[in-house]
Amino acid sequence: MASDKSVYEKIVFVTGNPGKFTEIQEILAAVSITAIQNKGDYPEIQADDLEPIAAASAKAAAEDLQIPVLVDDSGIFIRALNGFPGPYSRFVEDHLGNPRVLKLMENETDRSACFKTVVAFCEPGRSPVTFTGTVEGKIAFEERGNGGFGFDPIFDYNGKTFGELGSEFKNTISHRRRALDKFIEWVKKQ
Ligand code: ITT
Repeated sequence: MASDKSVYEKIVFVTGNPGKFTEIQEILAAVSITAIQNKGDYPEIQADDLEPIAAASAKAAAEDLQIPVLVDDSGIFIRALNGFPGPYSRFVEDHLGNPRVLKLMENETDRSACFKTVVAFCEPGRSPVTFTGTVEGKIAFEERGNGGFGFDPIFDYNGKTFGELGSEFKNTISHRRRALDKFIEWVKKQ
């Protein structure tokens, strides 16, 4: 891996999702890493898990841009729906939205769900490295709260949704925070 530590002081984060970027930027700023957004839209491979998707996206972006990059592939996995939407979360958010997800869950008593983030870092000419974080919660019965983005208003964490808790609290315990903590630990060892 790179011996030049400055590679990790400013990192280009490839995402078109402003909610994700804001969270990543805040989490990394706390450890003096500056995240710079690149909105490049790279085709995502299809897979049942987020790890290979994040790794392939990071590799494609690093080779295209010829700079080290970070990407984040995330999803919500609902137990009563056998893990759906998981890697298809973006499609579900765009085409169904939270109200239709709640409708699918209408008669389900097992409300358990987890959010998962895989952060992948890749330098041109090298293999990507991935870091995974999860957080357990429940699917609420209705949307609550205006904070966060995406599925946050329907993800209940100990009685309040991520939408109600807001990003400052979310960033202390979220799937994304947990994945980035692993990335930060790895950076310290480089
Ligand atoms: P990029 O690939 O450009 O980064 P995306 O929005 O397509 O952006 P993902 O595929 O990782 O990103 O996200 C899957 C879906 O899950 C998408 O609809 C997100 O809005 C949603 N999502 C991701 N992280 C979330 C979080 O922390 N809270 C709520 N929803 C989230």
